[in-house]
Amino acid sequence: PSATILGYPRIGRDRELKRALESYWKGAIDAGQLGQAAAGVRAATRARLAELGLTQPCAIPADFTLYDQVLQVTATLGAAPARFRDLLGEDGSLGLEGYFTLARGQGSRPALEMTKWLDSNYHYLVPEIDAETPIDYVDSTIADQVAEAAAQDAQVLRPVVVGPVSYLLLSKPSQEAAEGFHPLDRLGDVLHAYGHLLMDLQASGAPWVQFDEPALVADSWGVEPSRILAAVREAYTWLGAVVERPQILVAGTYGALDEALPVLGATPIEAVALDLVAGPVPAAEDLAALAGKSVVAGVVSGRNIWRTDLDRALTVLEELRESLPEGTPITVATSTSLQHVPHDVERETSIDPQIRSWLAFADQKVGEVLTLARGLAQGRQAISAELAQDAELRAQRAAHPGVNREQVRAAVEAVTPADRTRAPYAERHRAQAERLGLPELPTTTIGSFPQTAEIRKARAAWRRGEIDDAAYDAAMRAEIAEVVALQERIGLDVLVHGEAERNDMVQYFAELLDGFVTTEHGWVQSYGSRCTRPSILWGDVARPEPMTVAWSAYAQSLTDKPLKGMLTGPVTIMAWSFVRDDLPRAQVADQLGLALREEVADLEAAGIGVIQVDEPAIRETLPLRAADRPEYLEWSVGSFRLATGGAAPATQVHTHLCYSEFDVVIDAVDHLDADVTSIEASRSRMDILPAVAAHGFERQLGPGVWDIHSPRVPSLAECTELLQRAVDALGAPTVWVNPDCGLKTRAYTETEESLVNLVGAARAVREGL
Ligand code: THG
Ligand code: ZN
Repeated sequence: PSATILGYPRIGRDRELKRALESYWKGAIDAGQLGQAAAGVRAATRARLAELGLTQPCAIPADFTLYDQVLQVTATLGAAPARFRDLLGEDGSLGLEGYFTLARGQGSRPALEMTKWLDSNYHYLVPEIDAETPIDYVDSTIADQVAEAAAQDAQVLRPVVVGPVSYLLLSKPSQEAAEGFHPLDRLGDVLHAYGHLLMDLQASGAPWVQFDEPALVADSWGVEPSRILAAVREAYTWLGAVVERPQILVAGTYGALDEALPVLGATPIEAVALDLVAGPVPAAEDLAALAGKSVVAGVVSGRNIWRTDLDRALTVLEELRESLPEGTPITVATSTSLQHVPHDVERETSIDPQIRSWLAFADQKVGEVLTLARGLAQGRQAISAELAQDAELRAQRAAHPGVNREQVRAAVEAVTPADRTRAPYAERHRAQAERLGLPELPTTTIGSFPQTAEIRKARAAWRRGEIDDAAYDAAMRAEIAEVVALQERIGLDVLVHGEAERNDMVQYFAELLDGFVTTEHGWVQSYGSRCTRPSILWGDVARPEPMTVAWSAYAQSLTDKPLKGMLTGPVTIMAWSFVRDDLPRAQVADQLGLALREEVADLEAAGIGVIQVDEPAIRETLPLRAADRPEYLEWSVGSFRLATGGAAPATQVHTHLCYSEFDVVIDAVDHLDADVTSIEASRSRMDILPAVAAHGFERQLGPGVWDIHSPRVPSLAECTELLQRAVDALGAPTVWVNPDCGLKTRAYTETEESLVNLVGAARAVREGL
């Protein structure tokens, strides 16, 4: 086709799939009804995309999966880890129940680990591979989608599958794997299975298949780059040699293929997709390797929600055409799947129409791809109206007063290194010890307490206007009073107010800061059935008034113990929002840093002596290529230091990180210069500690002693053992005692019991000191 998209949101315009999945898991609907709901989402997607103009054969991707695209391959291969192997049927397949059991765990069998998909906000399920893992073609779900579309609508779809090399690079060795085993050792078996998949796709009537190979654009998979390139060569030479197969498109999404491009060029595949948003147009010498193939040009971002700059995208397409071997067919496309963006901006009737006119969600991006394909084929004059309209909207956007606020720009301009520098740690440590008078091994929580049904009900009623501000305020204050009393009863040392007033920790701040809009229907899949609604950061950021001070000050008024103020850091606010594309991210980060700095100052003025600035996402947005990381760490760490750099020596600054892999960013975290850092550690049984000790971490650390991701209550003995390990590794003077993460998703029953054990563990270990 001349235009296509690499993938489309799967959750449904009204999150139909989410609802169906959760009903099925609750037992409210059966497998047949779930199947019908899923088929309904697929049919609606096909109809919508055809209506939007993707009418050429193979223009519509078949990328549906009930939970996750990587799990879909695991299911296709029957690659169940040993602990789930009894779930495999006689034909070696997992079936529906087995598929969900791998995703969600069961009893004492933990689910597959969830981790971030490249540098996006989507989480996939990590396959666990060893020499014995069954790998075969055992499940035809992918091919069935193609047959379904042919039968129901006579549509010819292009199936989308995570490619064999990325599948194995995104895997980890299973617990049973021998020392030195790497999942790539199983490439031969995976290729054999993919060969059967190709034949089945051919039989089901697919003229093309898309293999996504995003792992090829990232560094550091713990494998030599040369081994990865050899795997690419082997995989696509082998798959290309399959006789009865669809044509193969290999998609290098989320970055530049670099050395992998000529390697792919030398294999007998038919097409390569380039991400020309995340990477540049490759040099003509490199593109020469694509002679005889066709190229899918990703010029419409699958990652953000901004209208495409049509003029610039067309220029990129023309440059690509010039650089490619004469006559190479070009298909205009999105840079990645559209799974990272919401469905349709037209539904966002509450967003200021002018701001809305700058936005493009998935459905609008389909239109852009089609427009650009027309422009490339017929010349600029064929789309002159669209180009003119886009230029007009772009000019309006640039001229909007909220986009460029002199005061904000000047404040960022005036930032000096001193603004990012607190007093020396030794001085802070002394001043804080004197002010706070905490015991050794102080206990605290990460910030949020369980969000009860009553809290949610009160917020929903307030948003609908059914209760007024005063009534909402009273409900939240009552909740805060209970949370404070509970913490005093349990005997925690540093208390929190519990964040009853917050739903999403980013959206809360986005709603109170200038420069953001939030959406009503802008749901994006985070993992499985879970979604978030990223806020849209469109303008210069400013803080019209204090955001958290009243809640924190009220909580502090109820207790003599120190109360910890709770803020979300600049990097995390950006990572979990759609960020403007017209200003360098470093500057946006500093604008947020300054707004948060004002909040820190107001909290201090209200008598709050401990302030936590959460940065759970600092690892998430680490660039995929190692060469890009130093610059990112410079500005991300710098913005946190700007937010906290104004705090007095006697104010204790905390930060919190989750999603493990702390070792990868330990150096950057050290540079945050927080007095106390809490991290996730209990799931990994504190195995992060040797790396921390080796690095030398001068300031205080709270490695979580309670895994809050499951409703299980950790015993006193368990908490004590974990804490003792931390004390042995780091020394008592630097250790804090806390759970792994916030308690928002927990219930009060297990929360109270677990915190009692956590405080008991601190007392027990203190006694032994
Ligand atoms: N906030 C935002 N982004 C995030 C997280 C967050 N990205 C990373 C990480 N946390 C993702 N984790 C989750 C965990 C739970 C849910 C979503 C993402 C979740 N969502 C509800 C659902 O889908 O039912 C909807 C929540 C709502 O009503 O707002 O449970 O914390 N921005
Ligand atoms: Zn956390």
